[in-house]
Amino acid sequence: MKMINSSIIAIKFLMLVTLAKICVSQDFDFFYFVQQWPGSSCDTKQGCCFPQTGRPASNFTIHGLWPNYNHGSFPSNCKSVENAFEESKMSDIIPRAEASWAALSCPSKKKTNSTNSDNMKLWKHEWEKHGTCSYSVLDQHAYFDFTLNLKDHIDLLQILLNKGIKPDGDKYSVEKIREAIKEATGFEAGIRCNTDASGNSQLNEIVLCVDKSAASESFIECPILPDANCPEDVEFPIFGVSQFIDTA
Ligand code: U2P
Repeated sequence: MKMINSSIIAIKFLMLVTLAKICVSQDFDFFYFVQQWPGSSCDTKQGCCFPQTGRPASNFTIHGLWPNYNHGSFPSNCKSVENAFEESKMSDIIPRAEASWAALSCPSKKKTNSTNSDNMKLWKHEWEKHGTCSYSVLDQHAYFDFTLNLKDHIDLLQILLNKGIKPDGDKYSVEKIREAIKEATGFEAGIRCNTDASGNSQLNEIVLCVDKSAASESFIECPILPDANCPEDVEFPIFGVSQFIDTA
């Protein structure tokens, strides 16, 4: 009886490992590298909160590196025993991630007494939802390291400033924003918009594509661009201290 029980346990374990491997090797076609303008996240009805580390710089911040399929959909939450998020694997990455991959969402009042956004929660979410689906190419440390390196390879704000496109609350042509990025990088970018508290469309995210091999920090032409949910002209909001709910 004891032997039967241990055989059953062994079979269950093998099935679990096989399932984990299937999840881990989930395939995808390319990555979206998504950067967001903090002034636009803060301008929404929900507003935004400082991370514990203080106000992020007035620059684009990383939203995520998202594995995607050529036809437009994307795999998500490919979690397994092998790729569970581990805070300890972030330790040498934290200073760079705090500077370029800051959380802005305010914490839920019901769940926490804190008024600060939570960077680690964002990184865990991005890893679990997206990173786990590219685990066959990038493990957790490599995923964050590679994404931060990508950010260092492109200065979106400077690219836009060079063309007179400034975060000053004025409206700018989406076509001009696209042209500026194409001229600087050679690639078509996806532009994602959101709406501010008064319903105005604003420049929220800029998306570039990266080869699935993640072999170099260079971009590729996107096989498919993310949904263009922007009107012809969009606001490029100021990113100011007054936008923060918490001023700790
Ligand atoms: O657009 C809302 C959220 O959906 C996820 N998303 C969207 C488009 C896409 O191509 N891939 C993708 O993952 C993002 O989810 P998040 O990472 O924020 O949880 C996006 O914010």
